[in-house]
Amino acid sequence: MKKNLIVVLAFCLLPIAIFAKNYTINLGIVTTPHSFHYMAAKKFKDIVEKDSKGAITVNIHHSNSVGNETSILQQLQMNALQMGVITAGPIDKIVPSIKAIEFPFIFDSFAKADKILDGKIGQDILKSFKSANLIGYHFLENGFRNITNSKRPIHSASDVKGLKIRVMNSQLQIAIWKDIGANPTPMPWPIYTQLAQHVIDGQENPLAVIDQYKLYEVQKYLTLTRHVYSALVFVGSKQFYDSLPQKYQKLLFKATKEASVYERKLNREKASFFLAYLKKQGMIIDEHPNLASFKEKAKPLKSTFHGVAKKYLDMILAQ
Ligand code: EAX
Repeated sequence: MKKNLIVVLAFCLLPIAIFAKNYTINLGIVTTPHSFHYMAAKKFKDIVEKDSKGAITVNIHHSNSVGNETSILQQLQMNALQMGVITAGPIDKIVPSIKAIEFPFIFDSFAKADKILDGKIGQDILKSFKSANLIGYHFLENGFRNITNSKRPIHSASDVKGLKIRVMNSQLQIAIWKDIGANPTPMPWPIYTQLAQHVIDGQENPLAVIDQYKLYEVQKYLTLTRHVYSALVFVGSKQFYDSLPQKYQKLLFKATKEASVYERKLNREKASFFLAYLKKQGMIIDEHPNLASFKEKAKPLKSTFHGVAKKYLDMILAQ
């Protein structure tokens, strides 16, 4: 009798076991396991694998092992990759609305950035990823960008004149540094070698990235311009998302949110540590540059905004 019961149960459960589909998420980032990008991706992986009871596996491909950020975005559009943690800059080519949050000096505090990015404007910008065959899950944080260089101290915008500054592969970032008077050179990340070989004079990134990539070894001067709030985004393949049962679609939104909140907290807790550390590494740091001169130079950029980018920029400026 007991033997028959086991056979019947096996017969009942077998189809469920056979047909319970498993999923694999290949997630791409350009930074190393020391980076906050990676820590956020790992947090996401832990939540998804636990909450899906192993039905979803997340593989993290770090350090450019699946290409640079522009290439990762293209692979997500083809579902060759399923997720990525991508810097907002390179996204502006395919999701123009995101330019609004990268407008120079539009945010001067984390609180203001959170209010907009976690509010209706930010959520609408994330929804607009669908028109690029992508899913914008959640914003997380790279941080406020600052300029470094190997040539001379930078206090005012005029000090930047003619410097070869590496910028992200972003229309807006090229325009910003052209307006400020530099010679902007778009290059995918990382760029340590190009700095060491003086192919470029300088670059701009948050303190965390300057530290994690030891740029203090090849860049003598740091100026705290905080000229752009650099967001990161958990981006996904729309094709993959649409193939998931609703419970897993919800799980990906839940997990990206939790991982983003976790990452932002980490980034902010360590901000003061990075400044002290970069000083200790011998960087000459201008903590109070003439920001007005940079803001003045960046002003004309507003007239270059059109369509959705202008709509969201005006909405943020009105807040
Ligand atoms: O996200 O390309 C950049 O300067 C980014 O800030 C870098 O990939 C880290």
